[in-house]
Amino acid sequence: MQTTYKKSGLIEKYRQHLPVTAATPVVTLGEGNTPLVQAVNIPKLLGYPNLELFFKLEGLNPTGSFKDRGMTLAISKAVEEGAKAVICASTGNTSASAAAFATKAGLRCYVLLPHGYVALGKLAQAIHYGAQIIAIKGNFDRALDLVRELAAVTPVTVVNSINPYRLEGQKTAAFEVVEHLGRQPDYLCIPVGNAGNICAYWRGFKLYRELGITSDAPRMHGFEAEGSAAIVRGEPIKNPETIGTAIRIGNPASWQEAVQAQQESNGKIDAVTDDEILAAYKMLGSAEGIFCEPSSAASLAGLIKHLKSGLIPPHSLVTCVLTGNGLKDPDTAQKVTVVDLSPVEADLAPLKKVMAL
Ligand code: AN7
Repeated sequence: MQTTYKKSGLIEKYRQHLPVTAATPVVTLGEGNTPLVQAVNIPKLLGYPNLELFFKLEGLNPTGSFKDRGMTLAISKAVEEGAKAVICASTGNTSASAAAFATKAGLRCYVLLPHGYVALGKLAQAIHYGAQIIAIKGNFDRALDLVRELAAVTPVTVVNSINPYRLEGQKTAAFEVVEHLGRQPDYLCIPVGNAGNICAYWRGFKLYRELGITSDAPRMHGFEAEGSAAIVRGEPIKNPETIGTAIRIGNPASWQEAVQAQQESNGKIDAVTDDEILAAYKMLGSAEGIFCEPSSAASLAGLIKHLKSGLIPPHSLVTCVLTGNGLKDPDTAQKVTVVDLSPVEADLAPLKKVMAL
């Protein structure tokens, strides 16, 4: 017997805004439709009680990051176009997402990772979904160069954000923000690594404005990590560094389009320090019950910086994109908050003593 059910995933939901046809084989893991959650404590904690602050929890996508939005489309189109294998360079999340969707589609998946700089959870995912993992003695930028060179001479489809379908899929996050709020936010704060996601959101917001769904579009405020802030400095960075390994990128692929998004939206691409990133990361956990990965907290760190400098007025409606799940990087979580985990005797009296009851 044939079962009918409501199809999940963002391609079904936003089909009319995406480059698909009835013939496109949809490869989905139920991505998209992530929560937009209002901050209740942080505005007061920061001394801006009139700030309306929302977090877009992209870590609740099926592989735990926003990459799934682009990957459902990139892999669906790869299947439609007859690909047999896909490849990506990755700081971790792209590889996890590519591996999952490729596996579902029956494609081979190769991932090139910067050796020693991929968070544990992301590596575990790529292994678990069955990708062929190659760790290189080089950083992400070198890995992406190699992927481009390989793709020119071998029949593999690149699923990094230089694949045009990636950003088209990712722009759906902007649609969701508008649908949740019932309007566009005044400001969108977002981490910037390879600079694809900021462009994708801008495309989405621009399209909704063009269609008359919103009256305006938000200002785009993107944040690189200070040790990897190529766009802010205006030149590629040879040896990028940051605690946010996801955005440890020194030569962003979508550089020009990101600068254009900044200009067109009257926004600002800026840098935040690792200390600012970690302070925001901890605040999200301790004040809002949100566990994102360190790179994601660059959006809140940047918002705080721009509130303090006056660039973002204190009564604004702001959405911070939290791009990846905190569970991806258990090492950093354990490092930044030191707790005593030595065991106590399993009896009531010692327990009461430890609990100060
Ligand atoms: C959690 O996975 O580049 O500016 O190879 O994983 O669109 O690159 C990840 C990027 C922000 C930056 N937050 O987004 C990769 C990769 C998280 C990320 C970014 C990434 P882009």
